[in-house]
Amino acid sequence: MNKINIQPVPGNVGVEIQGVDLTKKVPESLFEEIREAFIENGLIFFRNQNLTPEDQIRFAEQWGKININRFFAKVEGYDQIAEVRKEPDQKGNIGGEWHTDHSYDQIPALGSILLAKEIPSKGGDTLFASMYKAYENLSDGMKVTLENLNAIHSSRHIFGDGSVYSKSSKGRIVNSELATQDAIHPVIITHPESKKKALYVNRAFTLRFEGWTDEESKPLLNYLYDHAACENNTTRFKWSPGSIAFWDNRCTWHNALNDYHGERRLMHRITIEGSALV
Ligand SMILES: O=C(O)CCC(=O)C(=O)O
Ligand SMILES: [Fe+2]
Repeated sequence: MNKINIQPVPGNVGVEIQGVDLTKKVPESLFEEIREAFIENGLIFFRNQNLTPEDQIRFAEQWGKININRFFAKVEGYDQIAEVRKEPDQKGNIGGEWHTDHSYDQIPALGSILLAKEIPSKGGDTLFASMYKAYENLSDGMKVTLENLNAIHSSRHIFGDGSVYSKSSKGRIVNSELATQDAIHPVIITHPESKKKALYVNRAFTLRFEGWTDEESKPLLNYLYDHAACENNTTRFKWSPGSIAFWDNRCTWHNALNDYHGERRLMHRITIEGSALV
């Protein structure tokens, strides 16, 4: 029987999965092993998977329904695939701040499968952090305080009219008029599948604690952001064409480093539908 090989990666979050060819439908027995690794770690990587859009869509559909992101430009001919692009003449990148995708939705996405198509000659790594570890490493007192809090998340200031993306990302980030809603989530969530607790606020999309002002919220949020992004809680992934990162939005953050001006970086992203968080 085929067995996949699961290797830890440097840092404290994520594993690399070897011994599977994603250009073909993954057999059920192997898929179950991959699924277990994904639920356990919240972040899995693959190397040298030169997937066509059809291959990536087929793999994504093994995980659930595809979510079509309303703000990202799409790969031509494939509405299911969002393009994460930076051209040599562009300064801003997409996702260049610690965040988890879609926390601005009341039902946030489960996760995203990001496939590297074109990578700069140097730079363009992505950092990931574990929100399980961020939670575990808080004091008991802080855990109790946070258990009773909800936080407000929004897409308005990131994707809405007048936002940095709407000004500087012409053609890459679209539909700013759809960035109108806020979402409320518990600050500590129980992961729907692993049942482990995770910290669920992030620097990009969280505005404040429910019932608190922005000013009151800021010091505690900043403390949590620094705590969660500390080095022993993160990994740095170096891409090459055909690399894949599949992250769980409920228990990880990511941050795309923007240190490759003058070169193109192009990624294909498919996002999977999630469920409401409690
Ligand atoms: O380009 C990357 O490494 C990640 C970009 C990002 O934040 C995303 O695709 O959600
Ligand atoms: Fe992202």
